Amino acid sequence: MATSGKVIRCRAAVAWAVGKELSVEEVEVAPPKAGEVRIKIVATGICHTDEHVLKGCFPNVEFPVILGHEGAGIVESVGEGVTSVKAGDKVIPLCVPQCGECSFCLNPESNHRFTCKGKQIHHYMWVSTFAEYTVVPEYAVAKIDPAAPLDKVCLLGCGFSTGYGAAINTAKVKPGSTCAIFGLGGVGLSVVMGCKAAGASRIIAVDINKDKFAKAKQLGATDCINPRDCQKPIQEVLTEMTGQGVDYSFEAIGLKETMIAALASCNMNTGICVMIGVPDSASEISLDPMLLLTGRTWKGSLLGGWKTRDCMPKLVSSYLEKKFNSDLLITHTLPFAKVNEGFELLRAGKSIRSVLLF
Ligand code: PAD
Ligand code: ZN
Repeated sequence: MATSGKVIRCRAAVAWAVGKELSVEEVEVAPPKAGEVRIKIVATGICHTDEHVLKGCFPNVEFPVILGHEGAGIVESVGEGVTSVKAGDKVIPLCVPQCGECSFCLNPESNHRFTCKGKQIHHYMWVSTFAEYTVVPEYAVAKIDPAAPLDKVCLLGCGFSTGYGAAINTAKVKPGSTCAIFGLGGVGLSVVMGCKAAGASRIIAVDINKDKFAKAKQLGATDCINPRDCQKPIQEVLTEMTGQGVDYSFEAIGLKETMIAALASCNMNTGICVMIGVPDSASEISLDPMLLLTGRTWKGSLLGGWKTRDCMPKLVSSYLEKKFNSDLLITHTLPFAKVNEGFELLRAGKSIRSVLLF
């Protein structure tokens, strides 16, 4: 490639400081070092986790930074020693690399390759997909089927895989069971799809925005409830509806109150509650220990519990085989320059997923 080994100048959405709009700037992207891959990002979704960071919920994320972690693209060039991908391969950058445990995986600072206006710009979750080109370590790249439409499978990079995997891998939803999902954004609706695929017979979708209910029903929800329309706390409503509480509950919002409500909504003996929503990093929860003492299980789920490098190509194959239809989550497709409009739609509850195209 003509650009191989050279600095690339391209567009990126830079978050200069907490609470500021993203600013589309020209940035310099340095070539990949040994063990790294430079990717031309073709499409990227906007996930609520990006919004959390922008609001300043995670003090450990350093600014200025290029956000975005739900992307898909094409390898532009590779650094020395990279063997698993080559220029021209279609890939999904992995915001939770496999293994996710070793010192490399735990150090997202290891790949600073962006500068803008003479300043170093931080990477985010290894991938920084709000940039036309990005550099990621080889262990954070999954090669996918060349037939995959990148403007669609980018959602597999976070939102879809997170929700679907929380149902299939983390909760291991059983056929005939009853599930409740709190929060019907891109993540929660993917949980609905996962519960349905696992054969759940009752899927209760909970959100304070009733505009989300039509899509939830389309994807498999059997009941939709707005807690604000209820006279009693939602956990009591769900317990009454189901007799003893649901078999599996999922929190896909990121609020303490709904985490506890979700826990209390699953049955006291064998219920499993999966926490997916990301809380502010300073959050602390206090709860009645009796909620757990009687036998409930409370679990967390990161990116759906997939072994990402092994599973991402398989998820893309399943998409191509139409085993699920994650396209139904895409409500808006916007040119990259409209990144802030995409965030506005998310904040206003008007989108499920907006996909930005470069
Ligand atoms: P989203 O903003 O698209 O959806 C959130 C939904 O929650 C919206 O439909 C809201 O109306 C609804 N909601 C808000 N408050 C309440 C409430 N009190 N009761 C009921 N419903 C409510 O976000 P998203 O789907 O992109 O992300 C959801 C969360 O999941 C968010 O916290 C994000 O950071 C987290 C996430 N976690 C992982 C992971 O690996 N664990 C991955 C991706 C996203
Ligand atoms: Zn995400």
